[in-house]
Amino acid sequence: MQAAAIVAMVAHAILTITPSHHTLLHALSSPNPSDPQKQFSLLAVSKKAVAVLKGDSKVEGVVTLTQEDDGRTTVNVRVTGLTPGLHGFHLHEYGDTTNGCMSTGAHFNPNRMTHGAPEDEVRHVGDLGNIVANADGVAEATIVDKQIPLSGPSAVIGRAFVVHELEDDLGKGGHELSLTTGNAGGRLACGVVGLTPI
Ligand SMILES: [Cu+2]
Ligand SMILES: [Zn+2]
Repeated sequence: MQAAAIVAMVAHAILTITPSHHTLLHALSSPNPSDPQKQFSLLAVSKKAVAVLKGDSKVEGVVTLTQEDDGRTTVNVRVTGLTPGLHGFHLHEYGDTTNGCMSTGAHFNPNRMTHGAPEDEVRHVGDLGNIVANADGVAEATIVDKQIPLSGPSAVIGRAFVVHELEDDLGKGGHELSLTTGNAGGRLACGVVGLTPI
């Protein structure tokens, strides 16, 4: 087969699996254009997203998400302005902030489970546990999770991260809200997840 035809085939395949032009350019600039096997082996479909958290208080932050192929998603969190201690941190269903963080809906829960800890079998997809603020009110965390992909039917793009006033009891607090919200209190800041360049 002609090299040009192979490149066209590869380009078509890439375009059908990812919206990333970065990946396409990466493949086309492969040092071995005559070897299609090599070209495919070089492909790592990276996706990256970001959410800027704001609210009605001084609490604010940035959340970045990265995912390679269909692997786990790495979530890097930095939130400032918190009271020291634990604060519930979730992905909520909607990227709608028309009424501030209240309109982001409930915890993202496509599998219709009850609230839990990130490591539990039974949990909302959006249950990412707690982040911990230090004495200066700064919380930094790296969360790796397999249930929050950046593409596909349960993608997190267009939904929102919310950081809460109180500790998330991870479904085990015995409060009437434990199995829905972890009794994590008010919504201090939130941000809609959007795609960002790799
Ligand atoms: Cu929440
Ligand atoms: Zn939940």
